[in-house]
Amino acid sequence: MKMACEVPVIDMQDFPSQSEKLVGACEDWGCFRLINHTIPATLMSEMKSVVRSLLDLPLEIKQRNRDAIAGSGYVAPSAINPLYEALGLYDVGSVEAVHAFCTQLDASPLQRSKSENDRHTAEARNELVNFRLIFSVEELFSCSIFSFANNLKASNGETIVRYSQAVHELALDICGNLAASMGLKSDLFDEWPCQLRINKYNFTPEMVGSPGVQIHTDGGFLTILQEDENVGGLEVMDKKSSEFIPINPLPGTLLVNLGDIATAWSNGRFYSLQHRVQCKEAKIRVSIALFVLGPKEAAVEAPAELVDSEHPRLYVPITFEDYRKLRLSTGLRAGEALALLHATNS
Ligand SMILES: O=C(O)CCC(=O)C(=O)O
Repeated sequence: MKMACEVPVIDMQDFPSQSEKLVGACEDWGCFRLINHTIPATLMSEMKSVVRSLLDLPLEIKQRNRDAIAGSGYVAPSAINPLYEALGLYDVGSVEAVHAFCTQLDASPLQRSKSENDRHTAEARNELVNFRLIFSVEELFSCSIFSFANNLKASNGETIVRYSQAVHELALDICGNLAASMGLKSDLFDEWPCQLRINKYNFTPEMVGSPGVQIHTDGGFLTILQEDENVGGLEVMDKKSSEFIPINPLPGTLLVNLGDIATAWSNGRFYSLQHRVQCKEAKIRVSIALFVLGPKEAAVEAPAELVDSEHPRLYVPITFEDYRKLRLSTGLRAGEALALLHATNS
């Protein structure tokens, strides 16, 4: 049995001291475990419960989560990944996009302050007391279930809003630290759109040993993953040995990995991590991924500071959208599409 992998650990509260280690992790591993980050543990576990309830919604509601860009909405189980389904939120930095996502899934947060919320709860309680004089027990029960369900939906929405803000801010901080660690301006990535994806794996006994998600790299710049804290299965390719190594979840921490756009942007310095999810046990597995994609319209190209006579420009500039289409049309999802961008090919 292969040993679980010890990826570099980056302490988010220890910058700039961790700068060199961060760049080394991006070059040698294409991933790192993030500790002392800014997403509260309570919010992480609340979001996990919300994710479970969203993915348990009836199919016709999940299908309302349509693509904003190709592949950003609901992903149904397919022939290639029959155990996997996902919901997606493109542009997590946009308040409107987050609210639209909540509305699609019947989880709109109430637009109320805490004192208003408390007042509404007290009023609802009084109403129930008065109703008791008029309605039967069954009627009362269905009425309170109804308001309970509505409050639950609203509180799901509030969790989604808070989590989206927190993970987006964290993404900007990580990217800012990375840019500063390379001697570049820390706001370079501030306008790059980010996509949230919530994943569910319906692992069944007969699937143990088979893939839950096939080998792939992420197409964008960087991914922040909140793993399932109980069910493992994530495996990453070790750059040195080219072997897949299991990653054990570590509750409270996050796993960050780099994608193809990071390799292109860094002029080949950063390693785009090949990874997959294996079914290890017959349980439901849930994870949350935040993808920093690429610039909205501009082409991705290595900053001049990363190019010189010893490090000539390796890749032709390309927009994130064109690169995404290239991966789709060629079916090259495990980093091979980068070879098609080699400057020598043009
Ligand atoms: O669920 C996981 O642990 C990994 C998910 C993943 O590989 C992805 O969303 O690209």
